[in-house]
Amino acid sequence: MYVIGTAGHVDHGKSTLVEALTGIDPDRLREEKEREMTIDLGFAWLQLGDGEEVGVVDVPGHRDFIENMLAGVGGIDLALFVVAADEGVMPQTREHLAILDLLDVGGGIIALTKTDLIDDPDWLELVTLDLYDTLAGTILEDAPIMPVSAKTGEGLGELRDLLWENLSAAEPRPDLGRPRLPVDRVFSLSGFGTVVTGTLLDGRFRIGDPVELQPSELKGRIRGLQTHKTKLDVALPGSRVAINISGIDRDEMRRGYVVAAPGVISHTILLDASYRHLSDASGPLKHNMEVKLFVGAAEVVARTRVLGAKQINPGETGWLQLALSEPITAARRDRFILRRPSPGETLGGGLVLDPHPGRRHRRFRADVVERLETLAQGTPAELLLQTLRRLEPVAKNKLFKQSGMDEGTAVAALAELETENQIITLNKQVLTQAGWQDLLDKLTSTLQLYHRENQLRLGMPREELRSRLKLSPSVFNPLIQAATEANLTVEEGTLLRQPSHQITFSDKQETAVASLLRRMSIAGVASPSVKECKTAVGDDVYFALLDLGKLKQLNNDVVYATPDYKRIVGQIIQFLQKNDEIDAAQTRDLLKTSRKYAIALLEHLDDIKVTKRVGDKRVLR
Ligand SMILES: Nc1nc2c(ncn2[C@@H]2O[C@H](COP(=O)(O)OP(=O)(O)OP(=O)(O)O)[C@@H](O)[C@H]2O)c(=O)[nH]1
Ligand SMILES: [Mg+2]
Repeated sequence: MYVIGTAGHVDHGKSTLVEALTGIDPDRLREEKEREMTIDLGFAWLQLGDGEEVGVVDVPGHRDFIENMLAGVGGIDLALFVVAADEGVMPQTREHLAILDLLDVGGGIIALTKTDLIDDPDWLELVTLDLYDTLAGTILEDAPIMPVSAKTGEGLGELRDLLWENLSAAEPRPDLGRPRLPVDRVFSLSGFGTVVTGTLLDGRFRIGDPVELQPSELKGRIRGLQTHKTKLDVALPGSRVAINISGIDRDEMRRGYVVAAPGVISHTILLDASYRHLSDASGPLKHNMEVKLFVGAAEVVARTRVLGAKQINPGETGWLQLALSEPITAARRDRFILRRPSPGETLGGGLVLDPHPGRRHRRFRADVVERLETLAQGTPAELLLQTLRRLEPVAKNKLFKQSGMDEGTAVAALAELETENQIITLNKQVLTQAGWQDLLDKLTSTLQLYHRENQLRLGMPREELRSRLKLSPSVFNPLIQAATEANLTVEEGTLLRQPSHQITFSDKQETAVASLLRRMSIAGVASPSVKECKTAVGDDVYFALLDLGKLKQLNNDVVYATPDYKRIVGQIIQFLQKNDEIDAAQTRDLLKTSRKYAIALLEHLDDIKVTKRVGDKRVLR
């Protein structure tokens, strides 16, 4: 699941390009149509690669609406950076580039658009050279530049290929089992209730899940989930999601609020952060300055506390504590942007190091700065989690050894991950939440494939599934238990199946089955052999009848229809209860049949531990 975000100067053709790529006009407001410009975020989607659905967030380029742009680019995987070939680099080209750079977006493609307006190849080359200069030293330094025209369609195919190539190479969004969705849009649909949209982070949402709205702490429940207008049961991290929430009124929801699993995230009015001040900022970042903070889809007025330095000069990095005018939610390692409120100017941005520092720090204390330096490099828990991702599932001892930490630190780090629900511990083995979710996904897809290839089998043999997933019983057994509890799998004896799977016979097969079962019930004890049965209905159907419990096979030769089997076994047990023991000849006489069936039945009863053999006789166990 991926999301692309546009960026670039006003009127450079972002929305037109999005429509040309997706068939969806992202400008949905009447005012946007009238003014022929994007004001608020627009949303579209397209299929790339092998049909992978990719969300698109279209942002406004006009500087008056840059704050809407900031609400949109927080969750993107890749920037579609649009530059009009006739105008080239313009002020918001630079400003949007600086923002993408501060947000450290995963990558980008430069669409040099409106090439249909350019006749002079020298001009195109000039614009391209200027672009290279502008991109140098930024996160998009090595981004490919693709000349396109949304009007003629030139280059759009190659642009799609490039987008997919870069997206599919990107790290998928982590699943930390801690779902949160920064809300970027709120609306209501008649008959449907309140809907919020956003890019889902750090976990999955399922229909019926309880949720908590932050910072208000209101509680609700997920009534419906959609991505790109398709209904879902489960939404995955990194996807654009629309959630229909019951229990919270529309008036209570706002852009910038966060919908999360209860207890996953809490609000704050104080943040510790690392910060980079833009080199072309008009002045230094000073202590106690009023700024606007943008994080997730939220925007809030804040005051700076510059730590360990008097101020942060253009082009410099430093440490900040931000004191917010109202509560917001942010997680450690979230990226943020600071702007000057008026006149509006993007100042810089950075990384949230601690969303709950608890108190105001003294400004010039070595221990405060040291702590921030450690946090910037990663806490022991984070480092341990990284090692775990590489090795999982892995035994605790081995993990500790491989982490390179001293035992005490590693044990404490693991305990922290445990209380935060970031890992799953099964006896001695440990997995990350993400690894666990991956296994559940793999389990589901393996079963799905098995059902497709073996439509007449009720389910996949447990052992076959375990060896296909290459898991030890110590991981496999709890996995199946969890999958069964989550209603992802159903156990049928030694078989596992998806809840929706069932065996369906064709009309011809149904007729053959009915005729075989009739024949067997007439035959009684002297039933047709396994081979005859297989010939009558075909091997596949025969095995299906076993799976369905309609037939009971005793050995390579003897098989019964289940009602007959129950009746015959009942007869033998009754005899044993009366007479204490039975031998083959007595069985044969009791059932009025041949030795072959008598022995098959007795051996079978030994096998299933109803009887045991004593000399030539059987007694009840
Ligand atoms: N000739 C030509 N015109 C284009 C092309 N792409 C966009 N335009 C025109 O450029 C103008 C601006 O296009 P938009 O797509 O609205 O630009 P935008 O970047 O979304 O603008 P904002 O969202 O307001 O920042 C419109 O009049 C488009 O018709 C193109 O490839 N060729
Ligand atoms: Mg637009």
